[in-house]
Amino acid sequence: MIPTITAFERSPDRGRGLARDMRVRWALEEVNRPYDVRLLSFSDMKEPAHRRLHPFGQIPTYEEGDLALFESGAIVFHIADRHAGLLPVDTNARARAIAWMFAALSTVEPPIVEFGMASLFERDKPWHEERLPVLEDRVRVRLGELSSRLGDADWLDVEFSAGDLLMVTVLRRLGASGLMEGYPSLSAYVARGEARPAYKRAFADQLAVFTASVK
Ligand code: GTB
Repeated sequence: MIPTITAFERSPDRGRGLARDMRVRWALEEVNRPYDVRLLSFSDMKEPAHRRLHPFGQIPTYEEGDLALFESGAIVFHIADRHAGLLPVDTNARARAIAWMFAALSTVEPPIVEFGMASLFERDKPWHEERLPVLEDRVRVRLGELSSRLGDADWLDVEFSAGDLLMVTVLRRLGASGLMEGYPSLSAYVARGEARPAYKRAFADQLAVFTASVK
Protein backbone atom coordinates (compact mmCIF):
# COMPACT_ATOMS: atom_id res chain seq x y z
CA MET A 1 0.00 0.00 0.00
CA ILE A 2 1.38 3.40 -1.00
CA PRO A 3 1.27 5.88 1.91
CA THR A 4 -0.05 9.41 1.46
CA ILE A 5 1.55 12.34 3.22
CA THR A 6 0.41 15.95 3.42
CA ALA A 7 2.47 19.02 2.58
CA PHE A 8 2.05 22.74 1.94
CA GLU A 9 0.43 23.59 -1.37
CA ARG A 10 2.74 26.63 -1.38
CA SER A 11 5.42 26.42 1.28
CA PRO A 12 6.36 29.71 2.97
CA ASP A 13 10.01 28.62 2.66
CA ARG A 14 9.71 28.88 -1.15
CA GLY A 15 10.96 25.34 -1.69
CA ARG A 16 13.99 25.42 0.61
CA GLY A 17 12.90 22.16 2.19
CA LEU A 18 12.45 23.59 5.68
CA ALA A 19 8.87 22.48 6.28
CA ARG A 20 8.50 19.24 8.15
CA ASP A 21 7.18 17.18 5.26
CA MET A 22 10.82 17.23 4.07
CA ARG A 23 11.98 14.84 6.81
CA VAL A 24 9.15 12.44 6.02
CA ARG A 25 9.88 12.56 2.29
CA TRP A 26 13.58 11.98 3.02
CA ALA A 27 12.86 9.00 5.28
CA LEU A 28 10.61 7.44 2.63
CA GLU A 29 13.28 7.97 -0.01
CA GLU A 30 15.97 6.41 2.22
CA VAL A 31 13.92 3.21 2.45
CA ASN A 32 12.91 3.36 -1.24
CA ARG A 33 9.24 3.61 -0.50
CA PRO A 34 7.03 5.38 -3.08
CA TYR A 35 4.43 7.75 -1.67
CA ASP A 36 1.65 10.09 -2.68
CA VAL A 37 1.35 13.68 -1.51
CA ARG A 38 -1.85 15.58 -0.78
CA LEU A 39 -1.22 19.32 -0.93
CA LEU A 40 -3.03 21.63 1.44
CA SER A 41 -3.55 25.35 1.76
CA PHE A 42 -3.40 26.98 5.21
CA SER A 43 -7.19 27.04 5.32
CA ASP A 44 -7.50 23.38 4.23
CA MET A 45 -5.37 22.46 7.27
CA LYS A 46 -7.91 23.95 9.64
CA GLU A 47 -10.89 22.14 8.10
CA PRO A 48 -12.51 19.32 10.11
CA ALA A 49 -11.48 16.76 7.47
CA HIS A 50 -7.80 17.50 8.06
CA ARG A 51 -8.17 17.97 11.81
CA ARG A 52 -9.45 14.40 12.00
CA LEU A 53 -5.96 13.41 10.86
CA HIS A 54 -4.08 16.14 12.68
CA PRO A 55 -5.53 17.56 15.88
CA PHE A 56 -3.46 20.74 15.57
CA GLY A 57 -4.35 21.41 11.94
CA GLN A 58 -0.80 21.12 10.59
CA ILE A 59 1.32 19.22 8.10
CA PRO A 60 2.74 16.62 7.76
CA THR A 61 0.38 13.70 8.21
CA TYR A 62 0.82 10.12 7.04
CA GLU A 63 -1.90 7.70 5.97
CA GLU A 64 -1.31 4.07 5.15
CA GLY A 65 -4.30 1.76 5.04
CA ASP A 66 -6.00 1.94 8.43
CA LEU A 67 -3.18 3.91 9.99
CA ALA A 68 -3.21 7.71 10.23
CA LEU A 69 -0.31 9.47 11.95
CA PHE A 70 0.70 13.04 12.71
CA GLU A 71 3.96 14.44 14.20
CA SER A 72 6.93 14.21 11.89
CA GLY A 73 9.04 12.40 14.52
CA ALA A 74 6.43 9.69 15.00
CA ILE A 75 6.07 9.33 11.24
CA VAL A 76 9.82 9.03 10.68
CA PHE A 77 10.02 6.52 13.54
CA HIS A 78 7.19 4.49 12.01
CA ILE A 79 8.97 4.39 8.64
CA ALA A 80 12.30 3.53 10.28
CA ASP A 81 10.72 0.82 12.42
CA ARG A 82 9.03 -0.89 9.46
CA HIS A 83 11.85 -0.78 6.93
CA ALA A 84 15.54 -1.57 6.94
CA GLY A 85 18.03 1.24 6.61
CA LEU A 86 17.20 3.92 9.15
CA LEU A 87 17.68 2.13 12.46
CA PRO A 88 20.46 -0.32 13.35
CA VAL A 89 19.62 -3.99 13.85
CA ASP A 90 21.69 -4.26 17.04
CA THR A 91 19.32 -3.57 19.93
CA ASN A 92 21.56 -1.18 21.83
CA ALA A 93 22.62 0.74 18.73
CA ARG A 94 18.94 1.01 17.78
CA ALA A 95 18.08 2.43 21.21
CA ARG A 96 20.89 4.99 20.87
CA ALA A 97 19.68 6.02 17.40
CA ILE A 98 16.19 6.53 18.85
CA ALA A 99 17.73 8.64 21.63
CA TRP A 100 19.25 10.86 18.91
CA MET A 101 15.82 11.17 17.28
CA PHE A 102 14.44 12.48 20.56
CA ALA A 103 17.49 14.69 21.08
CA ALA A 104 16.98 16.29 17.67
CA LEU A 105 13.31 17.03 18.30
CA SER A 106 13.19 17.80 22.00
CA THR A 107 16.64 19.19 22.84
CA VAL A 108 18.04 20.81 19.69
CA GLU A 109 14.96 21.83 17.72
CA PRO A 110 13.16 23.92 20.39
CA PRO A 111 15.82 26.65 20.78
CA ILE A 112 16.26 26.78 17.00
CA VAL A 113 12.51 27.17 16.43
CA GLU A 114 12.29 29.78 19.19
CA PHE A 115 15.12 31.74 17.58
CA GLY A 116 13.52 31.42 14.12
CA MET A 117 10.11 32.55 15.33
CA ALA A 118 11.60 35.57 17.12
CA SER A 119 13.59 36.54 14.03
CA LEU A 120 10.50 36.27 11.82
CA PHE A 121 7.61 37.47 13.93
CA GLU A 122 8.95 39.60 16.79
CA ARG A 123 11.12 42.12 14.98
CA ASP A 124 8.70 44.95 15.70
CA LYS A 125 8.55 44.32 19.45
CA PRO A 126 10.29 46.78 21.76
CA TRP A 127 12.12 43.93 23.53
CA HIS A 128 13.31 42.23 20.36
CA GLU A 129 16.85 43.67 20.40
CA GLU A 130 17.38 42.44 23.94
CA ARG A 131 15.79 39.04 23.48
CA LEU A 132 17.48 37.98 20.24
CA PRO A 133 21.02 37.59 21.67
CA VAL A 134 19.60 35.46 24.49
CA LEU A 135 17.96 33.14 21.96
CA GLU A 136 21.11 33.08 19.83
CA ASP A 137 23.16 32.06 22.87
CA ARG A 138 20.77 29.21 23.63
CA VAL A 139 21.19 27.92 20.09
CA ARG A 140 24.99 28.29 20.29
CA VAL A 141 25.10 26.30 23.52
CA ARG A 142 23.38 23.37 21.81
CA LEU A 143 25.49 23.68 18.66
CA GLY A 144 28.66 23.65 20.76
CA GLU A 145 27.54 20.59 22.67
CA LEU A 146 26.48 18.76 19.54
CA SER A 147 29.68 19.68 17.75
CA SER A 148 31.74 18.36 20.69
CA ARG A 149 29.88 15.07 20.63
CA LEU A 150 30.09 14.66 16.85
CA GLY A 151 33.83 15.37 16.83
CA ASP A 152 35.21 14.36 13.45
CA ALA A 153 32.77 11.48 12.98
CA ASP A 154 30.52 11.35 9.94
CA TRP A 155 27.36 10.53 11.88
CA LEU A 156 26.16 10.76 15.48
CA ASP A 157 26.50 7.05 16.23
CA VAL A 158 28.73 5.41 13.61
CA GLU A 159 26.14 4.60 10.91
CA PHE A 160 23.68 7.08 9.36
CA SER A 161 20.32 6.67 11.11
CA ALA A 162 16.93 8.30 11.55
CA GLY A 163 18.63 10.26 14.37
CA ASP A 164 20.94 11.91 11.83
CA LEU A 165 18.08 12.43 9.39
CA LEU A 166 16.12 14.38 11.98
CA MET A 167 19.18 16.24 13.32
CA VAL A 168 20.19 17.39 9.84
CA THR A 169 16.67 18.67 9.10
CA VAL A 170 16.64 20.52 12.44
CA LEU A 171 20.05 22.16 11.84
CA ARG A 172 19.05 23.18 8.31
CA ARG A 173 16.51 25.53 9.84
CA LEU A 174 19.39 27.79 10.87
CA GLY A 175 19.89 28.41 7.14
CA ALA A 176 21.06 31.95 6.49
CA SER A 177 21.16 32.97 10.17
CA GLY A 178 24.95 32.65 10.24
CA LEU A 179 24.76 30.76 13.54
CA MET A 180 26.27 27.59 12.06
CA GLU A 181 29.38 29.45 10.90
CA GLY A 182 31.31 28.87 14.11
CA TYR A 183 30.76 25.11 13.86
CA PRO A 184 32.43 23.81 10.68
CA SER A 185 32.03 20.17 11.69
CA LEU A 186 28.25 20.69 11.96
CA SER A 187 28.14 22.47 8.60
CA ALA A 188 30.01 19.51 7.09
CA TYR A 189 27.60 17.11 8.83
CA VAL A 190 24.60 18.90 7.31
CA ALA A 191 26.31 18.89 3.91
CA ARG A 192 26.86 15.11 4.23
CA GLY A 193 23.16 14.65 4.87
CA GLU A 194 22.24 16.87 1.95
CA ALA A 195 24.59 14.91 -0.33
CA ARG A 196 22.70 11.65 0.17
CA PRO A 197 20.81 10.63 -2.98
CA ALA A 198 17.61 10.09 -0.96
CA TYR A 199 17.84 13.63 0.42
CA LYS A 200 18.34 15.04 -3.07
CA ARG A 201 15.28 13.24 -4.42
CA ALA A 202 13.14 14.42 -1.51
CA PHE A 203 14.41 17.98 -1.87
CA ALA A 204 13.75 18.04 -5.63
CA ASP A 205 10.21 16.75 -5.13
CA GLN A 206 9.23 19.37 -2.56
CA LEU A 207 10.88 22.10 -4.65
CA ALA A 208 8.87 20.98 -7.70
CA VAL A 209 5.68 21.49 -5.68
CA PHE A 210 6.64 25.05 -4.84
CA THR A 211 7.80 25.84 -8.38
CA ALA A 212 4.49 24.59 -9.82
CA SER A 213 2.53 26.66 -7.27
CA VAL A 214 4.04 29.95 -8.46
CA LYS A 215 3.68 29.33 -12.21
N1 GTB B 1 5.60 19.01 15.89
C1 GTB B 1 4.99 18.98 14.58
C2 GTB B 1 5.72 17.98 13.68
O1 GTB B 1 6.92 17.76 13.91
O2 GTB B 1 5.11 17.42 12.77
C3 GTB B 1 5.01 20.39 14.03
C4 GTB B 1 4.30 20.47 12.70
C5 GTB B 1 4.40 21.88 12.14
O3 GTB B 1 4.91 22.80 12.77
N2 GTB B 1 3.87 22.04 10.92
C6 GTB B 1 3.90 23.33 10.27
C7 GTB B 1 2.47 23.74 9.92
O4 GTB B 1 1.67 22.93 9.50
C8 GTB B 1 4.70 23.23 8.98
S1 GTB B 1 6.39 22.81 9.29
N3 GTB B 1 2.17 25.03 10.05
C9 GTB B 1 0.90 25.56 9.69
C10 GTB B 1 0.06 25.91 10.86
O5 GTB B 1 0.45 25.63 12.02
O6 GTB B 1 -1.00 26.51 10.62
C11 GTB B 1 6.99 24.32 10.12
C12 GTB B 1 7.62 25.27 9.15
C13 GTB B 1 6.84 26.12 8.41
C14 GTB B 1 7.45 27.02 7.55
C15 GTB B 1 8.81 27.03 7.45
N4 GTB B 1 9.44 27.96 6.58
O7 GTB B 1 8.77 28.67 5.83
O8 GTB B 1 10.68 28.06 6.60
C16 GTB B 1 9.59 26.17 8.20
C17 GTB B 1 8.97 25.27 9.05
